[in-house]
Amino acid sequence: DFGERKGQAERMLGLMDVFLKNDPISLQKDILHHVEYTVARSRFSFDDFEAYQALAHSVRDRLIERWHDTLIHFKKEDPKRVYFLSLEFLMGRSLSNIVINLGIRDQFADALSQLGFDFEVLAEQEGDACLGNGGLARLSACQMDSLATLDYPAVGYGLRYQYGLFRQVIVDGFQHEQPDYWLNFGNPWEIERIHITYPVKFYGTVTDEFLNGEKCKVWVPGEMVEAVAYDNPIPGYGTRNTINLRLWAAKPSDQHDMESFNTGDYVDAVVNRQRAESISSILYPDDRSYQVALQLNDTHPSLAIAEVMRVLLDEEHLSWHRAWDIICKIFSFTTHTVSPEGLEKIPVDLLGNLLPRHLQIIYDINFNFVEELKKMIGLDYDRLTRMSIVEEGAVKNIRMANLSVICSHTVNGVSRLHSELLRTKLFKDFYDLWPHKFQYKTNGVTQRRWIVVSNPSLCALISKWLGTEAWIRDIDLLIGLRDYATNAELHQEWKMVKKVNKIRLAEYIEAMSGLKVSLDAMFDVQTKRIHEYKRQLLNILGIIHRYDCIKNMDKNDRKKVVPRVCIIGGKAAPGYEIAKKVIKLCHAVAEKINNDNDIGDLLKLVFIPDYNVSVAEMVIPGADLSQHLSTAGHEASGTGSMKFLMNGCLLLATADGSTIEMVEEIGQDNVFLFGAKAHEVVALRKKGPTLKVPLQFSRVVRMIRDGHFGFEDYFKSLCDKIEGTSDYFLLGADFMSYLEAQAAADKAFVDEERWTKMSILSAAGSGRFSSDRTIQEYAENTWDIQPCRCPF
Ligand code: 73E
Repeated sequence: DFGERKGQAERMLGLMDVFLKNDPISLQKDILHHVEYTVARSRFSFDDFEAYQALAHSVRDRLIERWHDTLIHFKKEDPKRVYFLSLEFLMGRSLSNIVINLGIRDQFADALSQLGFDFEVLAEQEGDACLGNGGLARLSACQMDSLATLDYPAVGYGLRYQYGLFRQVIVDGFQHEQPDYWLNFGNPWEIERIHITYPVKFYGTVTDEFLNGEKCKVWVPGEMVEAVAYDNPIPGYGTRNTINLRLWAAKPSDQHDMESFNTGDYVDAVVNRQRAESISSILYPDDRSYQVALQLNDTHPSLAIAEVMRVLLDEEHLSWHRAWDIICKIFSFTTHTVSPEGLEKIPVDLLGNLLPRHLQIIYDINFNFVEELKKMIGLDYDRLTRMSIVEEGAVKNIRMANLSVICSHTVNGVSRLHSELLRTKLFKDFYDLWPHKFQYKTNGVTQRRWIVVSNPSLCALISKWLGTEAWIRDIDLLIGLRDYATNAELHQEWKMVKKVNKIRLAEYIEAMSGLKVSLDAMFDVQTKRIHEYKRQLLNILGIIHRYDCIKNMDKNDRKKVVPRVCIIGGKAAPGYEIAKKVIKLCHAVAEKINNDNDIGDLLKLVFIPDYNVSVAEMVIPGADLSQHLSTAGHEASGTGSMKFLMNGCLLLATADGSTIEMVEEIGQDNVFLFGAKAHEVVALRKKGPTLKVPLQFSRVVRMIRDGHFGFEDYFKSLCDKIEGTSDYFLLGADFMSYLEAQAAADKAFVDEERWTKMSILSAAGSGRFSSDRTIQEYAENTWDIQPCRCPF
């Protein structure tokens, strides 16, 4: 039986812990050592934050050992590596994730409790690393976890921003942005590599010079900064493998270096000598070529193409032909965008000024491409113009997406629907030319972070019922829960787990806003960046409609109302006025409803401020229902929904992005689907003024316009945006269908047995949405890399 086997395994591990110095006494010694010598506090007097710092350093020591072992192993085996380039990584907190992946969480928790500290309390001392905006950035973080866990030889590359994404503060219901000083309290998880620096050059001119009788381009830059490396080891789960996320910080390069760079004087010579010496200080008996794959996480890092080309041409002096051949073999590109307006462009003037050599190279790539294209398709000028990297017009632009598609061997979308839109719309011209380049990898999220770390009770329950913890590495096993979908005992325990998480969330809501919410109510959550296409406004209009209905009900009908706690959270981009108005509207509506004694527990609305990874870890496990309302065809994938699904939350969603694939996995009966399909959206928009909107919709919009929630002048532009022909995101068209889906959710919720079964089936069917699957597909079909497992 699982309990007995687990006990046996734990006793064995206890012996192992003593051997590895992971037993409580060794850990306590370590922590106290760091209190005294790293944090420099007396070991007889230190507070929670200092205890956290000492704890983090003790964990970090163990992490570094594994990381070194991995690096040595990779060096010895020399497998093909993937370099994952992304300008955003949303790591959140690290401590819990790291100790769980290292398999030493409980040991540390024991050691700390004997010292009088609670592990969870200390874990909350850590600030979030918010080096990204939303889905794309968190996806990169999940994928790093999977790359490490699946033993792939990978390195992540990104930027170490001094300030992360702004902190959202709400004042009188309005969003205010404050700087995120995430480094102010130190960051124990990074290792500064002061000796690993690269000059990054800007501006200046390109001249033709002769080298060994051959003409070559020389770029004389006007300015230079230094990039300093910061290494962030990322441990895998159930493996010794620990990979690196290398983030670069820009440091001003002092004038002296600059001159030596330009003139090649004495100091320059010494520095270069030293560098040369370090290369030759260790003998690496290896003459094989070092193979890599370079993955572009959207177009944001796509200047890397021109930079690699520049290094190959100007520094390695390869021929154009040879350099181009390499480029086409190493780069792969994933786009996360659905709309043509979302595709990144850089004005030619700007690029020419900032990076003159790179612009030249891009022009050369384009010239060759267009010549080839003419041979293939003839003089079809419309098509040639569309496919060119250079966009002609009043302002000339470089189309970074065209550059990325042309230079990559593979172009990936992030869900099946998204890739279809890429092939038929966004990149149709390119698809017609190179159908073989186009693939898709439906996104995924890591179950280590989104179940094991954030929902320990569910984690224990799943392991108990599956009789194994193996699902933490092998998510397909989750499907085994289906066998117990109607088991009364599991139902009891499943509901208990949800309750524990709802209590945690309710306590957070009360601490934050003073609002007491009923645990019997359905916790209905929509948390994601605020954007018109994500339609938080549809949710708010639905809430107003619900409020209005309850107000007009008699006592008897009110008894049938399913109580709801509606939770909305997310940041609006600082300059995105409409999105900021949505936040204010949410607060204005909440103010009215929550203070209406006539409504009581039947309806509450809460806005959770500063939604980030650690807030998500608490909100998601506590949700009964989660909403994903994007107008079909606008969300490339969506990854929040995957986290909710894994946590047994029911989805209320449109048929958009990866939701379509989720429905296939868990069955239509277990999701509340609504709204127009992607292929219907264009036709609906064309209907424009003739499109009928339901009376209910006009009524709720009128309530806002009439000042039911105050601020009617401020909300006017918001209302104008969704009425008549300007309702681009089709809130009016989808409204009835939305209300029907909500009614279906209410009906299911009162039938506890049915709801619990749906919840179990949601989690059981979430396996396909693990980033482990996504990464495996990338490794096999795009990067062509093999696992390289470090021996224990
Ligand atoms: O649908 C999401 C997707 O799940 C998409 O909007 C998002 O990427 C997620 C992961 O694939 C995304 N973010 C960005 N583009 N798409 C983006 C664009 C510019 C700056 C930062 C992020």
